[in-house]
Amino acid sequence: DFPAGDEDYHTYAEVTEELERAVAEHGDIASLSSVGDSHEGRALHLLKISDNVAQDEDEPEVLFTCNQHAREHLTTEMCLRIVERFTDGYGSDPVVTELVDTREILVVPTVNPDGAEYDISGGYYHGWRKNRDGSGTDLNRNWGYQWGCCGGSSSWPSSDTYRGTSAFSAPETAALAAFVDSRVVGGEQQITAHIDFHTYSELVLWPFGYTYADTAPDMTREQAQRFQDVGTAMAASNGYTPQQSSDLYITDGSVNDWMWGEHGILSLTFEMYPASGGGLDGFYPPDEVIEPETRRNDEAVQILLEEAGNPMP
Ligand code: 0X9
Ligand code: CA
Ligand code: CA
Ligand code: CA
Ligand code: ZN
Repeated sequence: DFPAGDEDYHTYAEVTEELERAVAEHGDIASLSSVGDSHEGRALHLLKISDNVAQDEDEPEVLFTCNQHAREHLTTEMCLRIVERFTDGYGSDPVVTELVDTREILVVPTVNPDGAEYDISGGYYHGWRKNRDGSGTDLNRNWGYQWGCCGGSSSWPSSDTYRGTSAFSAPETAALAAFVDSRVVGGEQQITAHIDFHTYSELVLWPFGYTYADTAPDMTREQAQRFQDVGTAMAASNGYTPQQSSDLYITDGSVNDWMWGEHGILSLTFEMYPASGGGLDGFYPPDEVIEPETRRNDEAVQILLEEAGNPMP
C-alpha cells in the first residue's frame, strides 16, 4: 500500500475498482477490457469512452497511457482523472459531451502495474522504475522503432535505461504495441493522437527522441512544425516547457518514436509535476497535489482530443 498520508493514490486494486465503477455508472459510454497481461498476470486495463461504446464507429481514436515507469504514480491519477471527467461529465459539461460523442477515447491507466505495486510494497517507496519480469528492462527503451540505434539506451541490465534483449521483449510493451497494431483497420490506423504521461519536470515532448535533427526520413518539415505547434499550444495551457524530446536527451526505443514512426500517430510525452527538485523525492509528491496537478492538464487533454480530428500534413 501507499505510505500513510498518501492514501489518495490508487493501488492496482483501487484502479480496477474505479474503472469498474465508471462502467457500472456509465455503461452506455464506457467499457472495460484489457490490452493483455503484465508479467505477473495483472490485466493491463483499457477503458474506452464514447457514445455507442459497444460499436467501433468511424471516429478519431485517441489514446492516453500512464505509468510506464513504476514510481511515476501521479500519472496513474492523471489517467483516472481523464476517465472520471469524460464519464461523470457526459451530459452536463458541453465540451466533454461533444468530445465523447465525436471521439473514441482509449485510456490505459497503468502500463506497468507489477512495477507500481512493487514500488509501494511494504508501505514505503522503493524508487522502482522498470517492470518486474526480472530482465531489468526499461519499458520506455523497449519499443521497436530505431530500437537501440543511437546511444539513447543501455545494453546493461543494471542500467536504468536497459533496452531489453530485443524490441518488445517485455510483455507489457508487446501487449500495448499489439493493441495499437490491431487498430489498423482497412489499412488505416484509427488512433490519431496519443499522450504518454510521465513524471517529472513539467515538459511537453514530441518525437523524435533518437536524433537531434528536427526532420528525418519519417518526419517532414511540415510534420515537425505541427508537433511543435500542438505541443506549444498545450504547454501554453499548463505552463510546462515545450521541446523536441531529444532536446532533453537522446532516447531510442521510446514509445513516442514508435507511435509516430510506425503508425503516424500524433504522439507526445508529458512530464508532470514537479518542475524540478530532489532527485527521487520528485517522484513522490504528497497526495494533496493530485487534484491540482491533474486538473492542470484538462485543457491540454482537450487540445489533443480536438487535434485528433485534424489531418497530419
Ligand atoms: O527517459 C524517459 O523515458 C522519460 N523521462 S523519465 O524521467 N519519466 O524517465 C523521457 C522520455 C522522453 N524522450 C526523450 N527525452 N528523448
Ligand atoms: Ca496526504
Ligand atoms: Ca462513438
Ligand atoms: Ca473506431
Ligand atoms: Zn517516466
